[in-house]
Amino acid sequence: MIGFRISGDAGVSCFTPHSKCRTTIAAKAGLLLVFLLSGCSRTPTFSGPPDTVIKVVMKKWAIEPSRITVPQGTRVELVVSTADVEHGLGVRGLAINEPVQPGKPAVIRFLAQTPGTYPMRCSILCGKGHKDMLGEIVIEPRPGAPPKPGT
Ligand SMILES: [Cu+2]
Repeated sequence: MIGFRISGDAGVSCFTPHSKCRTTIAAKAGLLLVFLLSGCSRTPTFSGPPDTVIKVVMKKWAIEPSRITVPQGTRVELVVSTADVEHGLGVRGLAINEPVQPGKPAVIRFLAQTPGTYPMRCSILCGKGHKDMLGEIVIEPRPGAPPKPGT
């Protein structure tokens, strides 16, 4: 028999696997799995000084520079500021999502680990041109590194 118990003021206890409880348990397990998986895709970071510091400016309606290229293995520090309202820098695939407030540049560090092209976008709805605030971070393969499988 499956035993499962949530103790507390609500007094919810469930030692018998009736269907309603199984559904709840499955939903909780699903949420936990999503949580764990999202935790696994954390930005690979580093300690010590960066190899390169790149200034990024977000403004209506652009991210400048719109293309950032770094070699694989680089310890990158982005110093992201906004020229007008609050924006956010989101980079899919690198698990980066940082708000950028006027007067308070965001410092984002990551290790350029896996070669590829990672789309950047503004992650805070900032006005009608918000969707045009796009760019990309390109991690170039280290010279002599074996090519990515499938290429
Ligand atoms: Cu925006």
